[in-house]
Amino acid sequence: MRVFGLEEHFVTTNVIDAWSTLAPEWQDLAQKASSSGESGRRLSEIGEERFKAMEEAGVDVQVLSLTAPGLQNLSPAVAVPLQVETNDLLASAIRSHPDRLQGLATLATAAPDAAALELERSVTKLGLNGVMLFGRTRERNIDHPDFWPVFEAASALRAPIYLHPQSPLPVVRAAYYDGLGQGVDAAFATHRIGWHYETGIQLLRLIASGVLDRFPDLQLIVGHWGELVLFYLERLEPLADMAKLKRSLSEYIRSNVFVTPSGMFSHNYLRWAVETVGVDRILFSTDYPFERGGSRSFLEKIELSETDREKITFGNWERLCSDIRR
Ligand code: GRE
Ligand code: ZN
Repeated sequence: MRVFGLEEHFVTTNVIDAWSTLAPEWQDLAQKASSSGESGRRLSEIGEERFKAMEEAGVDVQVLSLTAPGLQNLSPAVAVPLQVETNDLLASAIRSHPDRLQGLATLATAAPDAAALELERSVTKLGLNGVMLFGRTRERNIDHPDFWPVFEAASALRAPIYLHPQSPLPVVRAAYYDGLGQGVDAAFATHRIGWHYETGIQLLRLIASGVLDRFPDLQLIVGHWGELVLFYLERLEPLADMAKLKRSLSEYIRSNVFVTPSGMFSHNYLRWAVETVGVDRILFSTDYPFERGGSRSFLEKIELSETDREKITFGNWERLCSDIRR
């Protein structure tokens, strides 16, 4: 059994420095965990410590991506050179360890035309296997027409887009997540639900806005078992008619979306994903280094046939990558 992890992060000093120059309202809540403590240290290392952790987790290949929120809230002047530098660095790490590492590009979405060109370079010249996007770019939601050049490029390349959380806007945090006390507020706005509403909404916006009708070949990968959307698929279905979409909501989910655990190693969630999207649409991920432990035993205890388990751990990813046009 070969195991690919699809949401496995890294960070660089230059990215952390760029984040720290932002006005406070654009400094993401995840920034602290990305730049300090054990997670900060692990993110900045691409070497033996990471490979040892992969072994413990039962992961053979990490598909690396920059940690949240990537370069999306940086100004074009800062983000455009940084996307090139970061993707070059990622490609160089992969060249040093081609049997252990693959990668997803990072993009300066505030400069959509430059981002689209960089996606093309990342896939065709650097050998990266798609891109990770973090929902909004400041106040602009992911479906904003400004970002269509990126979707056009991803669609032409058949390059998958991993849709990752970022923290809700400051105004949303103040309205919905603050006031429960120090320690609770930041968690509530991020991995203890805020991220998942935020990202589920970005996914639904991509569908309801018609972006998937315009670019029907796009393949999205969504972490945390589909960012709540799978659990409410039946409830949400009427949106498709209201938005005058070409297909039903469940058809978009079943033909344009893959889901991964992001370190949420729950067999209940896995069973639900198998029931709603099917084994052909499930990939594996650990969200290194944020969720550690439980990966290996989760994989060992998957109650599916060996064939189905192999689809999840590598077959579906290899199929997706084989469609990429270099
Ligand atoms: C995550 O991906 O889960 C994450 C980040 C950055 C900080 C904390 C965190 O990307 O959990
Ligand atoms: Zn993550």
